[in-house]
Amino acid sequence: MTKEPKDITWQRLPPSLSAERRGDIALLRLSRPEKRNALDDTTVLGIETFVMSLPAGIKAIVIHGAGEHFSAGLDLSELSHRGVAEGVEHSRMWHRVFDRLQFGKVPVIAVLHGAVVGGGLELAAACHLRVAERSAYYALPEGSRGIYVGGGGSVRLPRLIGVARMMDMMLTGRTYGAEEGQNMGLTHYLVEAGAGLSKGIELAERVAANAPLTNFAIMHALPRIAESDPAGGYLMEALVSAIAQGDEEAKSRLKDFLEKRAPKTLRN
Ligand code: 1HE
Repeated sequence: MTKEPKDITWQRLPPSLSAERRGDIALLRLSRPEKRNALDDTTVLGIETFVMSLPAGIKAIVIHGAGEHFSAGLDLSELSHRGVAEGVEHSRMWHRVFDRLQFGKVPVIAVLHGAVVGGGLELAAACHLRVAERSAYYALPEGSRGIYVGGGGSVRLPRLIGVARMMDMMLTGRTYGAEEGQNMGLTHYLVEAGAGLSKGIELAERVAANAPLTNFAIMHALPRIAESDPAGGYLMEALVSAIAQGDEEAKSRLKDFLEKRAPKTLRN
């Protein structure tokens, strides 16, 4: 696979982030290992810049972390001088950025290793697929720090692991290992140490090969349909399904299958 130069728009990213384009995949690396990829405002806003300035032709994103950990969560050093009103504003800023990631243009795959803690876990939860290396572990130490999740964790994490588990993690500081995270449905794939990024890229390439309109529907319609009342959900599904199949891309893909040019659905 050829390595292409960084896109010019990504040069505005802060030093705590680095981006790279590989064909139609964009890689975003949390690059602040000396602070365990703690998420300060500059980094969170940099994630927003990255997703809002994706160059044309990017079809999937892989987010990973430099060093021994994915992310130690919120940069706690920025917290001491924040009042209540600023705290609300700060949390709403994280919500906006993570929403732009989740409901952006293309699917995002998180590659997790080491600490995936607090806001780091909230970031991972906003992604569409999660790959864990065996070193990954998950915790919500907010309880012991005297704070509360603020990056959408109360909304996204219960949908992945349930309110009861999240309550335990927050009340007792319980940490889950990579295998437990995999078994409870927090992650989709579990791989050996050092194999996360290549797995993430492999998945991103598969995702990128889908019809863009189908990926859009999966990202934007599926989670909303799943949360709506069944009658509204069926109607929305019918509309999305009709829109997708009416697209030229669907017609040519179906023709390829019927004329035996398309790959079959095989077991992995
Ligand atoms: C940090 C942070 C941070 C490390 N903010 N500076 N998150 C937490 O409560 C997790 C806090 N961090 C840790 O528990 C540990 O750092 C780790 C288990 C992740 C890694 O341990 P270790 O031994 O590899 O590293 P370290 O020696 O603890 O940290 C290295 C440096 O990173 C050190 O700074 P230095 O200047 O002394 O070298 C640490 O202070 C710094 N560092 N983590 C700031 N989080 C939107 S709301 C979300 C709410 C939350 O995310 S709460 C959870 C916060």
